[in-house]
Amino acid sequence: MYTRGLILSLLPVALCQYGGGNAGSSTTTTAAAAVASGSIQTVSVGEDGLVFSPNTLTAAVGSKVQFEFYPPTHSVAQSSFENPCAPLNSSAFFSGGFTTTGNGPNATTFTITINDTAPIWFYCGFPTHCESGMAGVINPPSNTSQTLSIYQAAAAAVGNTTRPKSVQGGVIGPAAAVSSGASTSTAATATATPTSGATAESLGRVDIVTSGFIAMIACAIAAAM
Ligand SMILES: *[C@@H]1O[C@H](CO)[C@@H](O)[C@H](O)[C@H]1NC(C)=O
Ligand SMILES: *[C@@H]1O[C@H](CO)[C@@H](O)[C@H](O)[C@H]1NC(C)=O
Ligand SMILES: *[C@@H]1O[C@H](CO)[C@@H](O)[C@H](O)[C@H]1NC(C)=O
Ligand SMILES: *[C@@H]1O[C@H](CO)[C@@H](O)[C@H](O)[C@H]1NC(C)=O
Ligand SMILES: *[C@@H]1O[C@H](CO)[C@@H](O)[C@H](O)[C@H]1NC(C)=O
Ligand SMILES: [Cu+2]
Repeated sequence: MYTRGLILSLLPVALCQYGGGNAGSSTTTTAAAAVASGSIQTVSVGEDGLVFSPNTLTAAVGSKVQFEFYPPTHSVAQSSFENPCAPLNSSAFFSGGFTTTGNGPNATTFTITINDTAPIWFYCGFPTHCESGMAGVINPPSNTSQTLSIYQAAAAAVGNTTRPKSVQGGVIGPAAAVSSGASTSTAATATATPTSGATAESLGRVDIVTSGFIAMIACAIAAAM
């Protein structure tokens, strides 16, 4: 059995100096343990400044990672290790931009499913955020030449965040209760029509259609569960 909730190790390390681009010194927050298939882990996007919390996760195949967005404007997108702050390829996941008012988190989340144990590098697609260190990794590689710190240093050197073109690769919908056990998944079982959230940060018409489609998928999943 798993104890309920995620325990984050909050390292008392100095926060990254975002303006200076000295990303090598940034804090790493690591999720406590691998989480079993069917469970959900939550990543806060921008709750603590220009960071994902946690920014390093271990996630089992079949589990989900739910991104919760805080004010003012953030997104999450998938890159490679080699090219930080740019889409992995044309099928890379991208939440679209979330503009959140109030205290957050936004009630609408973006949730990806972990299909394999290959490393997943992710970043915020909002201009300047990635090169300021706003990035993370799921199932980090054992290769010590491929750490998040090295990614962040390379991102600062690139100094350019590329926003993906298409919202895809995840489910946009109401926040699901975070489950730490292996048995139940509460993703997208909520009552109402999932909100098609990703309309801000200057999405074009195609993006809105895409996010509408994702919302339809969320409905279908909810209906099937
Ligand atoms: C994008 O990269 C992933 C991971 O390497 C790969 O599985 C996928 O097929 C690629 N998609 C395209 C369109 O190249
Ligand atoms: C949540 O994000 C969506 C998409 O950006 C936005 O339209 C909505 O206003 C946000 N909700 C709040 C409470 O800010
Ligand atoms: C480790 O990562 C470095 C930098 O990306 C790469 O050049 C090297 O080939 C990797 N080593 C292995 C064994 O994959
Ligand atoms: C930043 O990225 C965009 C999109 O990929 C590209 O067109 C531009 O040339 C890049 N700028 C720099 C300075 O690398
Ligand atoms: C997992 O597979 C599904 C179905 O092919 C795909 O939609 C999704 O983007 C994949 N997840 C990731 C993180 O690539
Ligand atoms: Cu951001």
